Amino acid sequence: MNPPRHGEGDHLKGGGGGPPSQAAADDRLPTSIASPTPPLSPREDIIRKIIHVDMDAFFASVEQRDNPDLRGKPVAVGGSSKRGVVAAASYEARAFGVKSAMPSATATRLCPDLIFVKSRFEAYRMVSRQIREIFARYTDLIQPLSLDEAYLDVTEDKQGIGSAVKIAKAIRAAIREETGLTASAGVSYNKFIAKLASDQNKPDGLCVILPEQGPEFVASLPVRRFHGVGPRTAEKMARLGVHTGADLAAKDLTWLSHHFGSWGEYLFKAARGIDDRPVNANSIRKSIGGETTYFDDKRSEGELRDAIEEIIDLVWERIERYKARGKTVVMKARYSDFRTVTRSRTVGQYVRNRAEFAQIGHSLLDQILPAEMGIRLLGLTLSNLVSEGALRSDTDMQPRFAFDAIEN
Ligand code: DCP
Ligand code: MG
Repeated sequence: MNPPRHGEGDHLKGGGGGPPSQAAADDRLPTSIASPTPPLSPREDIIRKIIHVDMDAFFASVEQRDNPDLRGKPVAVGGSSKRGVVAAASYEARAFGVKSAMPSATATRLCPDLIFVKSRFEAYRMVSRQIREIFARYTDLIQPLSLDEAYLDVTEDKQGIGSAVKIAKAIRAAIREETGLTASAGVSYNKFIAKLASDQNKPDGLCVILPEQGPEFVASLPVRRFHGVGPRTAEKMARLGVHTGADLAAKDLTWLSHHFGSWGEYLFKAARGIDDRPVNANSIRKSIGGETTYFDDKRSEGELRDAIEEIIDLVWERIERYKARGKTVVMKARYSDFRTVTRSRTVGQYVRNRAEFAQIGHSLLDQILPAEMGIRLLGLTLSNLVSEGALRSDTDMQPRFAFDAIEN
């Protein structure tokens, strides 16, 4: 059975990957490229340059950097106990199939020599500050997605370096020099493709997807690489004969909406390499949450109670990590037919501890019991957060695609 997929931001991991339109050697994401289609509005004749930077095996690499005994060895950050989960796995551990969100017991079975290390968030936050300071040298438009990844809009070219690819190279070099760690980067004309690209040549890789290569690059990828396509959805798509971006692009919007509900529009545009979401700099995070997509739908009360407990653990850990305080808890449930419902409750005082959060979580679950059909996804979010400077928007959890707007 595949492990459940936990989502905080977008994690586009794994997947084989078809032939990449790899242009790492190409030093030009040109300063201006003719729009591939006639401009629909005056804004559409300039193409954005977006870099997505993502540290390699982040927590595990920090541990290996700080403890030479761990270098070259399979390392997992996380608890080794029966209920523990792997947060990060070194690339040596990944060779055995160990990965993030996997139960520690499974990880040990796959890799008996796996070394478990406790997480040290202070150290990760410190590196996170260092890399953000490096990004800020090159652009003011930075959207962090988590401690170890961010989108940068470098269309303006603050330092006059000349190309987005050169900027990406300079950033990777500075990160290596100043933190002793490696980062991978994707350079492209929108966030969706830049993020796919940063994953393409991991670890310590660079991948450039030029505007004219975008649709072909997306077409070559297994659908599993698309944000939001987990094991279950990939399976459903396979049953419908859709395995790659090209298969998806062959379907029209009506067909996609029929099979995937409101999500059809996202898939329609993503399959064509379209994403006009701007890099959302300096946004204050308004909510913090997490969700899990299940390999097998959950329907009985017992299964759903266990499932919500796991999400309570997952999300409460994040709430503590970010020291977030909020009064509204939202539960999201997605049925097997992809219908999504939300239930929320607002309390008079900030949710103070796990027990309170858990009690609210269960009371929200009560509202949809007995479940009218199997549930494929459950999530909890704490919202109406009091703003703390360090918290950022998680609007990327809800990808919203529209036709490519191009701006300078
Ligand atoms: N993380 C976590 N739980 C998850 C996924 C990730 O605690 N389910 C943490 C540990 C990771 C860090 O977030 O080190 C960054 O997540 P990434 O998805 O970027 O994964 P890594 O940086 O570990 O590896 P990669 O090289 O694939 O980016
Ligand atoms: Mg990473």
